Parts: sequence; structure tokens; C-alpha cells
Amino acid sequence: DDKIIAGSAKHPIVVLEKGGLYKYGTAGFRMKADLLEGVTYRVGLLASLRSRKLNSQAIGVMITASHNPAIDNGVKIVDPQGDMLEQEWERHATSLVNAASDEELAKIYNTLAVDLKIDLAVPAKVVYGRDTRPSGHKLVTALAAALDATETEAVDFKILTTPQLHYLVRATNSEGTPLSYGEVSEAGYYKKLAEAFVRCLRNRKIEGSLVVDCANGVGGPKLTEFLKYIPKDDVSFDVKVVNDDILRPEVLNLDSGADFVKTKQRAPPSPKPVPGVRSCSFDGDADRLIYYWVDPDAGFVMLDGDRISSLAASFIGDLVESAGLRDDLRIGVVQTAYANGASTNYIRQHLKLPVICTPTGVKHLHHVAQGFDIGVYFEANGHGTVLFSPDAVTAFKKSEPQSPAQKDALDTLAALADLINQTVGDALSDMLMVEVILAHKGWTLRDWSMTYSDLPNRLVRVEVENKDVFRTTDAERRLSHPEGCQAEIDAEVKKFKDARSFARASGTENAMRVYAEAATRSEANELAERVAGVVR
Ligand code: 16G
Ligand code: ZN
Repeated sequence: DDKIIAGSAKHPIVVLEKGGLYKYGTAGFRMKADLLEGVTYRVGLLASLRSRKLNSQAIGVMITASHNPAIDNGVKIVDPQGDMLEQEWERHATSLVNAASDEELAKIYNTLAVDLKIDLAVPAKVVYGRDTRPSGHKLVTALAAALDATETEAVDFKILTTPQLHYLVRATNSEGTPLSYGEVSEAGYYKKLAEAFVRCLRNRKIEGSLVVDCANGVGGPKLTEFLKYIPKDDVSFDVKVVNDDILRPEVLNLDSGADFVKTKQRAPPSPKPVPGVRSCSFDGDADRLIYYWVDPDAGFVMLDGDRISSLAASFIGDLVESAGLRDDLRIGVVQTAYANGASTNYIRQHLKLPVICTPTGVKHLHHVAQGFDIGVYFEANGHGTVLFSPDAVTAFKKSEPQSPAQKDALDTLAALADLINQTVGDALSDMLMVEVILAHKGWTLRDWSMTYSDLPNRLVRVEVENKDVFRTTDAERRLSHPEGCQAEIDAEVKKFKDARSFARASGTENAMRVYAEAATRSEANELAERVAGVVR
């Protein structure tokens, strides 16, 4: 206790104004970096408890604020298989972090250990990383102090993308087992991806070049490093890495990155987009991906998470068919209410695959996707992945092919299961998947964009007095509270053709978000404004 109290005194918590509380949300704790030192120390304590609770398996801690401005930072916990912290424990994180004093902190820590039947004498292990934000240094020091105070084995992987840290957690816990996820090192991650990329492509050719905007975040140097692992004799992959300046923190996520492209619906202004060139953007911690190009005739065309999802589902669905496994493996797609209605229709009616809608936040989508043999999940904002069950992977490896085409399909599926990050959405891995699919199909971005037409849509942010009075049901598609609000929204939606709209409280900002879809752009805009009026 003395050690915990002494450490906490060195990394004090900032008491929030007006009795405000810190809350472990969809992105862990995320806020202005100067509020986070004490928070990170306390998260370190919780990570050690979690490791001890789970038979000394390694727990991950990632320090990042993704697409937020450079002055923000965040801290979140990664579970042993590389997935998000179990929801039940978010409460424990919140209660530990809000302890009123150093002594109170030690008390809550001990109470949690008793209540959760945690043996504090067993070993604990925590592995951690951070993005390129300058504040990361100080937060890592606070984290290390907590691990020291609790006698937890600590491995500092230094600067990483968020998905790399997730990879390393899973690799650490599976090392030396038949289910080994890969070498426990950053190089191991690159080797696994590069090897799977080559296997996925075999003699197929990637056409043209690809410009990758890295939002001046950690994805830039990591992508450059990855490219060194591609054997030039086997694959020619012409990538131009742009917006990869990590030395000037003030440019992080500035007028660039996947979040900018998706919300502004335009290409980053710099470097000046070259018409026709295939382009994509990562976000600040490289777990989101958006594709686009500037068309000489049509202007800017974007291929977002819904497009990546339907592309993956279509390709993998066809492969499973060719592999003769259609009757053995259940394939499904998971989306949120933000998914464009046209994508949902395309997947259900054209691809004939089930679609399930969940609330916003990766943990929800991931969990539901795990219920399929092959679960494709993406948020429209470009975060997502494809999960393969152990049964599916066994089927790819053990099925006896009856024809060269069937063998080819099985080999490609097995390689995809290695290429696609199984722990969390990963911009680098997803980008390689998209490149593989386009190469197999012989498609340009224009071909990809022709599969269906998006319904015109509009997303608005609405400032409200108290967002907490708004509660949702039906995977956030309807408001249950305040009473009568949903009926008013329904009445507005009814006035438009082919329309849909919903309002939900943001989990990351103090605001409401309103989404509307309708037959034309002006109708979508008008509906969004009207529903915003209902909420305001
Ligand atoms: C978080 C979520 C992201 C979601 C976003 C919604 C994770 C790792 N991240 O960033 O998936 O799209 O929140 O933000 O779950 P909002 O609640 O402010 O709309
Ligand atoms: Zn991110």
C-alpha cells in the first residue's frame, strides 16, 4: 500500500471542475493530456489487477488519442486476446480512477482485489506502447511507476500503432502454443503481414500506384518500415507515403487523415491530390482506413468503411463458395446505424449475407462478429476487420481440394486469415487486404465504387444542454428517452421518401449526433436539420 500511495503522490490525479468524474468510455480515458498523468498511473494499477485475475496473462495498455488534436491523449486497456477491455471492468476502471485521495486509491485497489477474488501474490505482466504525441512520454512514466509499485513485469514497446500493440498482446499470450499469433516483436508483425501479403497475391499484379496519407501520425514511419519487408522480386507495390511528419506535433491529424476525409468528404489539401490516383488515409493511430480518388469528371469519390466491408464480404463470400465451404461456414456482416442503407441492401440482397446492426463502438461490433465463422465488421468511419473462427481456419487448411480453382480459393482464404488483423481494426492490414482484393478482381477504385450507389446522407453535431437525457434502444436507431422525442423524429422522417434518421448522444464528445439519409442530397440535409431541431 505504501508503494501505491507514494507512487500516486508523484503522479497525482487532477480533480475535475464541478465534481466531474472521469469515465472509461469507448476510447478508454481520452481528454487533454495534462489531465491524464494520474489517470494513467491508476490505469496501470488496474491493468496489473486484470493480469493477476486472468492467470498472469499479459494485459496491454495503449496511450493514444487517435484522430484527436495533438494536445489530447488517451489511455486504454487491451485484454489478453488483443480485444478491448471486458465491459464489466470499465466500471472498475472508472471507480479506481475517481478515487478522491492517494489513500482512498489504495483502499479501492485492495477492495477490488478482494471483491474480484484476485491473488495479489501471483505474477502480473503488462505490455504497453504509445503513439507519437509528445505527452506520451510523461504518461508512460506514470504507467511504469504503477507497474513498479505493484511488482508487475512491464514491457515497453515504445512507439506503436494501436493495432500493433493489440497484435503484441495476443502474440505474447499465445507464444509457444499451437495457436501462436506471431513473433513477439514489432518486426514479427511486419514479417507476418508481408509474408501473408505475398501469399494472398501470388502472381497477381497490383495495378498503378497508391498514395497513403498517414495524418502525420505513427502510421507514417510504421508503414515505411513495413514496406522494407516486402520482397521486391515477388511483389511490386508502388506506395507513396505522404503526411508522415511526426517531428512537428502540431500537424498531427491536421487537415489530413481518415477522420478528416470522412467527415469533410474531401481529400486532404496537401499534398495536392493528383486526379485519378488511388489514395487512402489512415487516422492518427492507424486503426482507421478510408479510400478515395479525385475523379477528373465526378470530383472527389470516397470509399469508406461500408465500402470496405462490402468489398471484403463479396470477395470472401465468393472464395468460400469456390472453396466448397458455403454450407459449412456462416458468413455475416456487422454494421452500426451509421452504415449507409445502400450498403446494407447490397449485402443482404446482392451478396445474400446476413447483416446485424450494433451500437457504435468497436467492442460491440467485434463481439457480434465473433458469433460467425467469418464475421466482417466495419464502422462507416473506416474502423473494422474480418474475424475468422478457429473452425474456419481449420477448414481452409484441412479441406482436400478437388480442383486447382478450389485449391487456389483455400490457399487465398488461409492467407487472408493471416493478413487480416484478428484483434482489432488495423489500417495497414486492411489496406493490404483491399489491395489484394482489387488485384484479384482486376478492379480500379471506380469499378469498386460502381457496386452500388450510396444514399445521400448528412451527419450533424448538435450542442445540447445535457446529452445524458437522451437514451437509445434498438442498436441506437431509436430514442427511448426523453419521452415523445422519437415520435417527433418519426413524424419528420415520414415527410421524406426513402428516408431514415436517428439521434444519439456521442460517447466521445459532449454533444448529440444526428444522422439522416434520404433520396436526394437536399432532402437528407433538410431532414438532418429538422431532426436536429427536435433534439436541440
Ligand atoms: C470511439 C470508437 C469508435 C466510434 C467512435 C464514435 C473504439 C475503439 N472507438 O472512437 O469506434 O466510432 O467512438 O464516437 O471503439 P462518438 O460516440 O463520439 O460518435
Ligand atoms: Zn484511431
